[in-house]
Amino acid sequence: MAATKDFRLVCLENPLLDIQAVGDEALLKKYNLKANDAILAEKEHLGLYEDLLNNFDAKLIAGGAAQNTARGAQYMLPPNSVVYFGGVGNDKYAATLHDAVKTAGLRVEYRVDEQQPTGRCGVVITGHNRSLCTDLGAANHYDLDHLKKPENWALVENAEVFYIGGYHFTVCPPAIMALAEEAAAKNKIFAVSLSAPFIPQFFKEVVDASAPYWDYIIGNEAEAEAYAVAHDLPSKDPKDVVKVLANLPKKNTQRKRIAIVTQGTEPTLVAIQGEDEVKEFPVRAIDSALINDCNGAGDAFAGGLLAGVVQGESLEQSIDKGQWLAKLSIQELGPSYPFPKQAYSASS
Ligand code: 26A
Repeated sequence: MAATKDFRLVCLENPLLDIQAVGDEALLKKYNLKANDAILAEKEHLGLYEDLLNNFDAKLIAGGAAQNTARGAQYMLPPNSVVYFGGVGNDKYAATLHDAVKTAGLRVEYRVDEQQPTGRCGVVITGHNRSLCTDLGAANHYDLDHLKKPENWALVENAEVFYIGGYHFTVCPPAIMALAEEAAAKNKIFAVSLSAPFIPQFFKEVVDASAPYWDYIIGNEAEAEAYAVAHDLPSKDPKDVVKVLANLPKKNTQRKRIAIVTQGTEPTLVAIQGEDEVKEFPVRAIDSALINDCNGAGDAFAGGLLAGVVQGESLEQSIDKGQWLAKLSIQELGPSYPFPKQAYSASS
């Protein structure tokens, strides 16, 4: 058997520490948060973090959407498969992130900012909803210079699949586009998540600039709807939007684009460029008593999917891996995976 190459998957986004607690309506109201949303913190939100820690028994958990995905993909792949780029501070939150990625076997190449603190995300859990409120801190200072450092760019040149967490569109589009160009020039795979409704809504220009490079575009039903609204599409039905996404103009014509829209407990929708049919993949059933929280479910789905993509598996199996990992993650506290590791099986 040919030796497997190391670090075939490169991920980029914002490393954050999640400050997660079970909250209530009053807490959401106090900070003007929706039950199920993801936003950037404004001045009015800055009290949330201390409030969660002091009054709601919050836990500190490694987060950052694409970092969760990268940990998830590494969870399912052979050792030394995934490397992740993003920006952190030089502080104890960064040390917590280092511990978490070490457990997961994920290699990180952080840009360390001596002035800015590591980013944090307040996570308010109410039932199966999660409200995410992010103060990006050092993650907002990620830059192209870091990615282009010879030792980092060598990792990029070595990799075969790139995954961009859509939240990075708020931070460093030039780094995203550098990976996009590398992928298109060398027929590598460029995968992007829309990440949150506010990304296609308020960062439309930079999202659209990257669209011709998407080999995989992943979103949930709310993000698909936000995309439809931002682009004035005639239909906001996720089945129509997923087809539009698949059929946007594409730079690298050697690969057909695959667009994926998850819908919580409803079937995952998949459209392939140039094909009429929208495929539906039912999610794996779970007893709702087993669900801990749904923070990171979508990230886990992307992680399992990418594990399949990196290993060259069929679309069906890659989707199933995503659904398997999402089911595992929602049984844990926050965007986490069970240890000792569980092995994927197509039927459990
Ligand atoms: C720029 N923003 C808002 C963000 C995020 C984010 N990750 C990167 N950038 N806002 C929330 N998250 C992460 O999403 C995960 C759940 O999908 C949280 O850290 C959480 O772990």
